[in-house]
Amino acid sequence: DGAARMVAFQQRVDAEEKVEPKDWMPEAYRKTLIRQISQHAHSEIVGMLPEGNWITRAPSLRRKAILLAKVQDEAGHGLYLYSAAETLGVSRDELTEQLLSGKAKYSSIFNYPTLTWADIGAVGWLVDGAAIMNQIPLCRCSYGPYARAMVKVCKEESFHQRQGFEIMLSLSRGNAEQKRMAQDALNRWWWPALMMFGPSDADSEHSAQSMAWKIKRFSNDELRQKFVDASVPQAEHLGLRIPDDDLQWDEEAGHYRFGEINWQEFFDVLAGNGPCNRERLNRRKEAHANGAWVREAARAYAAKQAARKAA
Ligand code: FAQ
Repeated sequence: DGAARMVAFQQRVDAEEKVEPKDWMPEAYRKTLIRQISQHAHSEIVGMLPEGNWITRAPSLRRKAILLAKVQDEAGHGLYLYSAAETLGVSRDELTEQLLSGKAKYSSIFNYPTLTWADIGAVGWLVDGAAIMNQIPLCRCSYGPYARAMVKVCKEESFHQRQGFEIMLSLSRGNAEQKRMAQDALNRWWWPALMMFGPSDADSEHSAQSMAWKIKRFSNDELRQKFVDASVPQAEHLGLRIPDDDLQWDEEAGHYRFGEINWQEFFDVLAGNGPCNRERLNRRKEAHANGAWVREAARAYAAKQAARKAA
């Protein structure tokens, strides 16, 4: 009976039918989605920190207003995603606990520092650019609530990517110092952006099953390649150099070939030893502790309302 259900489930997925919260689903499918969606949500929330760092120091009122709006968008993405995860029967408290205890991951990219204003350009251009490349196919994910959340998220991310590129364009057309800042930011963000797509296909433990369930539509390496192919002409347009001596156009394949990723660095960051891992988690812990009074007040209010109703 269990086997027949599994077969029927796979047939529905193969027929491109969306799986909805109240439908039967294999436990492993539910677990995979909770893992991926919650880690995605945590990434949006932790991802506010490196950019939030520059809100008070944006170079003009216009830049500040744009950056504020962008960081607020990321908070909204986190909230949609936590809600999508909750439809799978996990509570928000549990998810927060998993982040704060270090049990749940968040994207490696947010463990790097934003050292200059140009980093805000590079993050928008490359980090949001990589995020869209990964998320557009998630709009067709087999799990309905995740797929639908991704549609709006992708629209906002593509605006974010353009605002980042526009900062890079202004800097690269500016004076020598501004151009140097833009190049320096590209040098520091390029390789970590490529790592966002995850381990190589050979080392990706979850890919095969997630592709079969149509949670993932492309492999980590396929998306990474699409990102490189899209980004090289953009760097050329900016007049900046991608920091990779092995980067070259392969006419026959119709793709850019690129150098070896430093996987040791990637795994170190995942293990909690990147440049800002401790700082990022400490900031989240601090924010959670500072919000304790709000949760207590909400609980006290709910108890009072319940007591009044009972009376
Ligand atoms: N960082 O077997 P796979 C954003 C983990 S965009 C950290 O390949 P899977 C927007 C992976 O979780 C960033 N961990 O795993 C924004 C697994 O560990 P686990 C967020 C990583 O799931 C922009 C293990 O390695 N986007 O926030 C990373 O099939 C600007 C084995 O890997 C998403 O989360 C990594 N880079 O594929 C916000 C997109 N890569 O869970 C603010 C949704 C892998 O067993 C500012 N997620 N790991 O402990 C996905 O598409 C997938 O989960 C992948 C990984 C592709 C990330």
